Amino acid sequence: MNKNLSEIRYFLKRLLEEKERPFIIVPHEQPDMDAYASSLALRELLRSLEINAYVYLTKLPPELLSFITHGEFPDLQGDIKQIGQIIRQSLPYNVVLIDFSDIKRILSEELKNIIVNAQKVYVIDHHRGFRPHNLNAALILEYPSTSEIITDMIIEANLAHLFDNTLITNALIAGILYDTNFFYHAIPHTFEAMRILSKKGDYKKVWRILRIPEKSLPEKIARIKGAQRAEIIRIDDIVVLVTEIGSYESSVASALISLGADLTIVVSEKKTYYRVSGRSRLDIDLGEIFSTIARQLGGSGGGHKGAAALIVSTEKISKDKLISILLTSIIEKLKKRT
Ligand SMILES: [Mn+2]
Repeated sequence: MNKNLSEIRYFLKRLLEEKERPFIIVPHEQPDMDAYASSLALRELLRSLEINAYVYLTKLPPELLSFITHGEFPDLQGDIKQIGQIIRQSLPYNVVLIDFSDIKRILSEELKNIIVNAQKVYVIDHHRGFRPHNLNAALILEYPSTSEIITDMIIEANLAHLFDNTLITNALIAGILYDTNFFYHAIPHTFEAMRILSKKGDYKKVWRILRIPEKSLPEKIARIKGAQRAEIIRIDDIVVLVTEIGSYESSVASALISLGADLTIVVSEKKTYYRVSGRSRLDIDLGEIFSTIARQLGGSGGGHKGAAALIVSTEKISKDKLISILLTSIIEKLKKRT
């Protein structure tokens, strides 16, 4: 038998030994589509096996929230109440960590306590490398997504009828599309899972929700105005776009990158401060540049290599001067690069 399938069967058997206690399913913090989909589908799988299961899903990142809203998926907030009751009544429970396996990734003290105080801790994950200790059972398969593992589990548990529930199927499709970056990281198994899921789910609908997130009218207009007003600055063969907008500056900055810019600076002048959003696909650290300038001007700023933001008081500097300082600093870094 396929090695993965025998691991899945063994893991299912271990879970079924624990029927009498409820399961709390814990995705990582800042859960993504794959973590959400696998949590939801595992909950339904366990419930079909007559095991009480609840998902611990608190703060929803905007991207996931938008997906849940547009796809009419459950936000699972009823589960949080149930989990609260289990904890308050000091009832014994088990925990399944899903789509991650390193407890150190959890920052919330409350959630850490929930994990530490579980009778048994299980893991279902697809990330390589880290193999957790002190667990009762772990199912770690090197698939591109946890959603594929759960798809296999549903089939192995003889619960394929769960795929008739389009919420489960569509969620799993979304998890796979998201984690494989629309099949870029797919392996043959991904297509096997998708073959089954796409029979019952609405592949096109999920694709649309993920690919073309619905934007509000003001945001759409801001993105278009931002592009109309953009000034093109060429530095050798690098294209920098600088623009101004009333709001939605980070959305505008991303939009300009997708138009083809290598780096974008979007300035929004508020009553007492400027908010600057930057995006870059160059090999320089935009977060570092922004935080240095923020320090110099007594503002706040920083971010990542490719995405950064900055807030500076309008009393400190004029808008044109601020843009020129940013550009100078970016050009300096670009020169150092070569
Ligand atoms: Mn994942």
